[in-house]
Formats: sequence, C-alpha cells, structure tokens
Amino acid sequence: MADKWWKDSVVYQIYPRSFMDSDGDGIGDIPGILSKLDYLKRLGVDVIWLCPVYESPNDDNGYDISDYRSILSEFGTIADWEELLAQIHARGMKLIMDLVVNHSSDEHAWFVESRKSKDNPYRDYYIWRPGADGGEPNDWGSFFSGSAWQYDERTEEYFLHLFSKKQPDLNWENPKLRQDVYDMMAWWLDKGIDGFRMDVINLISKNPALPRVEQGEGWRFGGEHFMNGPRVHEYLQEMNREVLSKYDIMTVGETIGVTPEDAALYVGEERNELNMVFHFELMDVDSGPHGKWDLKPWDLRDIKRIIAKWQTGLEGKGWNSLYLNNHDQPRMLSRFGDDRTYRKESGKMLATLLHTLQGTPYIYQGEELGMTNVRFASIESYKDIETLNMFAEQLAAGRDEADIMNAIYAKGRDNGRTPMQWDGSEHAGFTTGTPWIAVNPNYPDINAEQAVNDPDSIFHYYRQLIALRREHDVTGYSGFRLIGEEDERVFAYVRSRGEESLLVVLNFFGDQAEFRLPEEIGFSRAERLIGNYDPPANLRRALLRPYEAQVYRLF
Ligand code: ISL
Repeated sequence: MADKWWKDSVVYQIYPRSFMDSDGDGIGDIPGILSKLDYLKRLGVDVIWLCPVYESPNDDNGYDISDYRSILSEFGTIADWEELLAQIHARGMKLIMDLVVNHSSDEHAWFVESRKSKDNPYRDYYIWRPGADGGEPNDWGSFFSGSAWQYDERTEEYFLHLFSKKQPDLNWENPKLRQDVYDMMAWWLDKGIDGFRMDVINLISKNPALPRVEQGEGWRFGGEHFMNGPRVHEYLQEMNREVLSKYDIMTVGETIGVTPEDAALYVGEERNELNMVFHFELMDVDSGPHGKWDLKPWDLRDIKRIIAKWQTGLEGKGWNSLYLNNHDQPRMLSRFGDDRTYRKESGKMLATLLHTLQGTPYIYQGEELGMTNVRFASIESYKDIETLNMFAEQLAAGRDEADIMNAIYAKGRDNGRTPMQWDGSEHAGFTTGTPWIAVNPNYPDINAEQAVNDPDSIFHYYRQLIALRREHDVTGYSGFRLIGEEDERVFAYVRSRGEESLLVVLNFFGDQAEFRLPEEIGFSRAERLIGNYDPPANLRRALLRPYEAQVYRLF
C-alpha cells in the first residue's frame, strides 16, 4: 500500500444538479445523494468529489459562487450537507469539495462592494482597469465567447472575467483576498472534509501588465499571460503553509495547458503545493487548429504518446490523476469507444486503461453505467452557457447551423450533464418532476437497475477493477513501458514490481487486431487478472476481438 491514502483511492465525481432529485423539483439535491450512498459503496469507490453546492445564481451551474459558506437552497441545507459528510464517513468513504477561487459570482458580497466605487475597501478584490483607446483594456477573449472584459458604468472601468461576465476574476495580488480565501478553506476543513478539487487553479496569477496578445481587431486566447502565471507557485505554497499542511487531506488542481514539466512544479513532493493535477492534453486530441469546436478524429498513437509522456514524465516526481471525462467533457464511451455496437466491450476497455496506470482514477457519474452522449434535436434543449454562447457567436459569424449542432453533439458539456439513469421508469428515476435538462432517451436500456442486475455489466466490471486495485495492489507497480508505439489499433504496456510485471493489452477498435508480445519480455508464468472477454487471448500472439482488454500478471 502506498504512503498516502489518496494514492490508493478511486474517486467518484458527483455533479449534484444531475445526480438524484429527492423532492420533485427536477434538480438533483443533497438528500438525493444521501439516498444513493449505498450504491456508491457497492461500486467500491473511496472518495467522493462533489461539484459546487454553494449559494449561486447558477449562471455556470454553481461555478459562480455568491456565498462560499452556504449551501444552495435547491440542493438542501447545511444540515443536509453535514448529514452527507457524516454518512459518507460512516461508510468509510471520504468527501472532497470543489474550490472555485479564480473567480466568484458578480452577486458575491465582495463584488457588490467592489463595483460601488474606486475607493471601496473591496475594489482590489477584483481586477479593474480603465479602457484603452476607447475600448476594452486588452484583446483577451473569454472561455465562454466574446471579450474577457465587462464595462461597468458606475465607475467607468472594466473588470476582468475569463469565464462568463457573471464570474469576475478575483485579484490574488491582494493579500487580504488571499487571507479571506484561506479562512474560508479552513472553515470547511474544520468541518471534517477530506480535501479540495481546485477549479482552474493555475489561472489565479495574471501577468500584472495584462498585455495584449496581438495587435488588431478581435478577441484572442490570452493563456500565455495567465496560465501558470508569475506568482502562482508562491500563492499555492502560501496556501499550503497557511491551510493545507495542517490537515490530512488530498488536493487536485484543475490546470489548463500544463505539460508534465509544469505539473511537476505543482505536485512535486518536495514543493508543498498540491497532490495531483488534471491536465487537458488528452482532451485536445480531437480538436483541430481552431480549438475545441473544430472537430478532428483522434489518432490512437497520439493518445499513447500523451499517456506515455505523463506516466514517465512524473515518475519519481509526482502523482498522476486519471480521467477521460467529467462534467465539462463528452462521455468517454461516445468519444473514445463505440456507444452502439460495442458499448459494453468498449466501456470496459477504457475503464481497464484508467485503472491500470500510475495515478488515481476518477470516475465521472454514469461512466460506470456506460452512459453516452446525447443529441437533442434543437439548441433550445441545451442549458450550458459555454454551448449557448458559442452557438450564438458562430451562427452570427456565418457557420452552418447543422455544422454547429454536430460540434455540440461531439463536444458539448451537456453531454455529461444529462441526469443519472437510475432505472427504466419515467425520467430514468432521476426525478418525479420535470428534469432541469432532459434525460438521454436511451435510459430504458442503459440504467443502474439494469446494470446492477446484470453480472456482465460495465458496473460490475468497475467493481472488479476497483477490487483488483486493492487486492492486487495495482498502485504498487511502477514504470511504464509502451509496446508497439506505432501500432495504430492496439494500446499495450507493461509496468513492473520487482520480478513481476503487469501487462495490459487493449484493442481500441471494433475490428479484430493482431497483437504480438515482443520476445524480450520474458516470463515463465502468466496469470490473467481481469479482462472483458473469456477465455483470454493467447499472450505471445493473439487476434484480439473488438475492443478486447486483458490484464496479465507476468512472473
Ligand atoms: O473544457 C473547457 C474548455 O472549453 C471548459 O469547458 C472549462 O470551462 C474549463 O475546462 C474550466 O473548467 C472549470 O471552470 C469553469 C467551469 O465552467 C467548469 O465547469 C469547471 O470545471 C469555470 O469555473
């Protein structure tokens, strides 16, 4: 077993709005989560990461927080939350909370004060600038379309918002703001939570000169001026010293645009910053030069190269986080597997990958059921601000509507936000009312009740993988060696522990694929640990079946 509990853990991510509704208002809530804890315990996960449940006007579904110390009434009360924490702990699981401190809501009391006057004590809690040449202070675009600046008439200045205009960026240069954030973090930690997932934490330090990206018209991605900015490590070390180091917790930072070299600075064991980061390199493999909405097919060799780079890049330096989807991404099964003909096989194959690498696996709600992307007929059914803003912007720019819808079908964040499919009853058993976003129409076939009753389901395969991690100490393997780097169809790798090795062989496609184990990988005995087909393939030379995944112990 590893030296830190979070290295041996499997994390389950809950997007509360879409998980389980207990009171029929169509919105998932905390009592709903409570009613499903036994389901999560049965799955075998160790840690629950709860996306934001704080007071919020919900411009970005809770990632715009107006009060960091209270629970959104749609989700329940602080007493419900206390009960949730107690019940999670009573089952031997842990709870980590989302920490969103790159920005707050514009309805947060700090911002309400800040916008009042230039000499308000809270003015410097946010990033205000006068206009330049009669327009915005610079050419940075928002992640959610348009300019990253919003003009405020009252003081005739602009404030920075890297996300929506209802999400003003906090000014981390201000030590008072930092202290308020640390106090708030300690307030939650003192309630007994087990850590934080930190939203876009590598964006908190901006180049104070706020330079333009280029000259000329238009909004551009200003990442070079705010990703891994000049003081980010100083801030995180301060946060660690003031707060994190005082508790036995785990931290995972969401970090956009980081390489393994950057990541080592956040998670290096001697650096006293964070335990893990989420990188985005795999999330970019199917994007063209114009970004996320510019669709491009992925190439398995890129996926292999990126995973190998992170596995070896952090070796001996830091811990990886392993995910292929979350509330911001399409469903992994639709994106990297086959959500029609080989749903079960490909869902299990992708799970095998995530649970046999170095690092901590993160399961996003519904992944364990093999939930898929959704295709709503019209834009009216979509709710996500990123999607809606992009649709309006690209339509105005003249992009064909059907083409935009195809991009949304492939990449839209609502793919991951349709309600959990609990059973075959109306609205998949998620709510007795009208769900805030429609249920995926495939719920009669894909749902938890069906999966729990089917011994061959993706759900039970996840249980086995999680159990294997524990019983066979999968965390204890080290190293990562890719086999057949240039193979376009099969992903195979070896990890080792003393004299024995773990061999993982994955067919990433729906056709048969040939696999040969190189002669130099010597062993006298092989034991199949887990796989999605029986009997397992012959090891030395196999014709792998569609999406076949096999894991062997060689010794
Ligand atoms: O994936 C993305 C790139 O288009 C974005 O959807 C996403 O906004 C980005 O990854 C940052 O995500 C986090 O911060 C956002 C929030 O909307 C996301 O839900 C959150 O995970 C702003 O708080």
